[in-house]
This record gives sequence, structure tokens and C-alpha cells, in this order.
Amino acid sequence: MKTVLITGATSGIGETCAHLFAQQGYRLILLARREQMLDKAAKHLADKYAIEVTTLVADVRDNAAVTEVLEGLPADWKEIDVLINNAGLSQGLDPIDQGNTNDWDTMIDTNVKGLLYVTRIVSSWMTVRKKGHIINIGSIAGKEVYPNGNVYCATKHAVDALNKGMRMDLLPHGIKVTAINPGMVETEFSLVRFKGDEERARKVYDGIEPLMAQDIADAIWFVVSRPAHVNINDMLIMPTAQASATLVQRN
Ligand code: NDP
Ligand code: 8X3
Repeated sequence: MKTVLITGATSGIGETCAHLFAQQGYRLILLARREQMLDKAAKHLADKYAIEVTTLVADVRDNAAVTEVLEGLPADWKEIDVLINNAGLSQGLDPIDQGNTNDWDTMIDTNVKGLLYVTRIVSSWMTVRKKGHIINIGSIAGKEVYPNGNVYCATKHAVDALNKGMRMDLLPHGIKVTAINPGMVETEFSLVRFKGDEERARKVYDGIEPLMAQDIADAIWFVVSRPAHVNINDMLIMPTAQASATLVQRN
């Protein structure tokens, strides 16, 4: 039986990946901050798919908490086949001279440092087993920069660099490393970016058919289900109505 660890499993892409991997018979380790949502999802998935699910309540920004929950896993749950580094967020959309430095800290600490804390531990387990697959959720924002996207784009460019660096460092151990870089996906992402302003969040997807979390989960499953000798390094996935970070065709 295979095991997947998904960070940011309470919503959007992470939650949908949990369903898809459960459907495929994987054992799930689901990590996020919202405990009740994690518990509810775990019970539902375990019942529906007759699989084992473990939940880890942690903030990926907190290195000590990440270490405690991961090291606290029973030995056989540490045999992780797939790590999906998905927990992440954007906060604000302001020019650099007006940015909120707390928002900057949150994005850098979550999207970059949090991803690193989890990867540090799980990759060390994978190297012992000489196998594993790390999926890093980047973004079109890691390939292009757009006005007012400054710090969020910088964090996703960092994910892009780390994805390449990890692949080099883990090459001798036979570990696959893949970046999945989506354009606009309709999840809680915009609501979080605009701090609960539903009207502003809705406008992001006005007049276009955005990607859905299922589209990204399907791509992740495609990547994970390739034969052992095949690694997809990097995938950029856009809504048909979005040609670049800033060029969107709205009806
Ligand atoms: P959602 O807001 O729907 O989900 C984000 C998930 O991350 C939640 O489960 C949240 O759980 C978790 N999370 C956030 N901060 C932390 C933290 N500090 N510690 C642990 N978990 C955390 O967004 P998406 O599903 O859209 O986003 C998933 C990833 O996809 C992110 O990395 C995002 O940058 C990326 N992405 C999204 C795009 C989009 O347009 N939606 C496009 C390109 C990339 P909880 O609050 O319970 O902790
Ligand atoms: C999320 C997509 O275009 O809002 O990473 O940066 S975008």
C-alpha cells in the first residue's frame, strides 16, 4: 500500500488531491491548520474509500510544530511515497511601496520556508528508502511576474528554483521531483488573498472558465502514475481563457 502526504489538505487543490489519491487506494496523511475540517475530511475519506487516514494539525511556518507532528508518526507511516507540497497562499495585491510587511512575512514563511521544513524531513526518509516523489505546487506566478504580485511571485519563483535544486540533490537517491504550476484555479485562494472580501474574490473569475481543483489533481495523478523511469519535471497548466499571468480573455 502506498502513502501520500498532502499539505494544505483542508481546501482547494489539496482537498481534491486527497479524494483522488484515496480513490486510488493510497493511505493518506493530511496536514493543515484547521483541525475540525481535517477531522471531518479524514472520517469521510476513510469511510468512503475504506482507506487509512492520519491527520496532522500544524502550521507549516512553525518548524518545531512540523518536526513534532512528522517525527511523531509511527515508523511505517514515515514510508511516504508521494509528498505534495501544496500548502500556500497569497496575501494582498499591492504595489511594493504600499505592501503590508506582515503579508510578506506570511507568504515567504508559508510558501517557501514551510515547504522547506516539510521537505527537509520527508526527503530524508525518502533517501533511506531510495524512492519517493515530491510534487511542488508552484504557479504561473513562479514563471512570470505581474504588477502588484511582487512578493507572491517571488515566493513562487523560489519554489521553481527549489524544485530544480531538489531534483539535483535527490538524483543519487532515485527520487522524482515535479513542479505543477497552475494559472487561475477557483478555490479559496482569492478569498484568502483578499482577506474575506467575497466581491473582490469573485471578480477574479468573472467572465472566464477558470481551472478547477480537479483539473490540477488530475494532472498530479498523471505525473505520479508514470512508469518508474519517467519523471515529469515541470508542468504549466492554464485555463484556456488565460494566455499569460496578465492576459485573460473575459466574456
Ligand atoms: P486554498 O486557499 O483553497 O487552499 C490552501 C490550503 O493551504 C488550505 O488547505 C490551507 O489550510 C493550507 N494552508 C495555508 N497556510 C497554511 C499553513 N501556514 N500551514 C498549513 N497549511 C496551510 O488554495 P489553493 O488550493 O488554490 O492553493 C493550493 C496551492 O496552489 C497554493 O500553494 C497556491 O499558491 C497554489 N496555486 C493556486 C492557484 C489558484 O489560482 N488557486 C494558482 C497557482 C498556484 P488551513 O487554512 O486549514 O491551514
Ligand atoms: C495563483 C495564480 O495568477 O493569482 O498562483 O498568481 S495568480
